[in-house]
Amino acid sequence: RPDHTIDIVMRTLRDWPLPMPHFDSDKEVRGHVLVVAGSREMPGAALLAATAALRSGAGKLTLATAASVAPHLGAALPEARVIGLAETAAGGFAIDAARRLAELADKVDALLIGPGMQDEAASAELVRALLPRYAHCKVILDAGAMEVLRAPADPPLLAEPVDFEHYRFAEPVLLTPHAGELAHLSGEDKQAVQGNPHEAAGHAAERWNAVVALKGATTVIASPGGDLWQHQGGNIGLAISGSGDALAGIIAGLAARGATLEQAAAWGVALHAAAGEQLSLRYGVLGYLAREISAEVPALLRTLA
Ligand code: NPW
Ligand code: AMP
Ligand code: MG
Repeated sequence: RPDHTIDIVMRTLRDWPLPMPHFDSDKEVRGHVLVVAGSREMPGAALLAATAALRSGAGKLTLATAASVAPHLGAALPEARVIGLAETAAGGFAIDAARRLAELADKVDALLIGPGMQDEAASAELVRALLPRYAHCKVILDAGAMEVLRAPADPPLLAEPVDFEHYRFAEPVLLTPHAGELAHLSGEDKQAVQGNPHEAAGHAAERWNAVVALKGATTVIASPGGDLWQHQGGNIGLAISGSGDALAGIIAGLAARGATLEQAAAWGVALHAAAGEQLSLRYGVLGYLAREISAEVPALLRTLA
């Protein structure tokens, strides 16, 4: 059973507060988020995640995305610096991207990789190359970036052989799978994950040395040290394309502001659900859009902080 519930966290927010910036501080203090996301077929995921990072209060945003869509995303999100990365034939990021992104590492507080990324093998290789460079940062792996936990395509693209059976992150990162994704990564079936989400998330967290936010109508967050939180809230309207991309961005913004990965995950899940509740009052439970989720966050943060 979980040790904590996010309801408790929400009630005792002052015991677990986000660092609040001074009124006379500048944008550097609220942190710089690097979002590595999107592809020719899924540019929208990058836009949703990057917008959400700003809506949860991060000070600076850099978006690294597929070169073919970068100028469009720059126009859609004028607040971001947008870097276009060379693409593989399958629409992923070419490994050259690792060198380009490693150059930014010293300037970044939180790194989100994965929403809308194509080409599983290229994604795995890019993440593996970047992790050592971003060891000092809060790292959130969502969607395609979690492929780093699976064996590479045949023939292997990696210079170094990797023991996937016993793979562990050197520094804990945050993983944000839904049940299907966790099943795909761990080799279990989806029913087994859904049937016992506390055990599935807890086992994954320990096995991989990661904070794991296993998403669903109930979301379970497990830390590598064995803590568990669960959150039940929001509504079925959150089960829509792009919803998880917005959540990942909210979490990345909170992490850049100084929250730990556990705290950012718990706050992010609670804020995402509360945003769904607000939107359901305005539009109805079904039919609000993922792009509307993150705009609810600033007002929710004001009521909580
Ligand atoms: P497969 O292919 O089913 O075998 P979903 P999603 C696996 C982006 N989006 N049992 C599944 O395996 C997201 O950011 C972009 C076992 C797949 O490998 C992601 O990059 C949008 N495995 C991408 O789309 C808006 C199962 O889990 C993986 C399973 C996919 O995101 C929408 C991913 O799962 C979207 O957010 C099962 N029962 N179910 C945009 N606007 O650009 C799933 N898997 O469910 O295919 O992918 O969450 O929709
Ligand atoms: P993704 O599948 O990555 O797009 O993420 C979907 C998001 O919506 C996650 O944050 C889930 O927790 C949330 N979600 C999905 N279904 C429900 C539901 N029935 N009630 C509340 N939240 C949900
Ligand atoms: Mg997703």
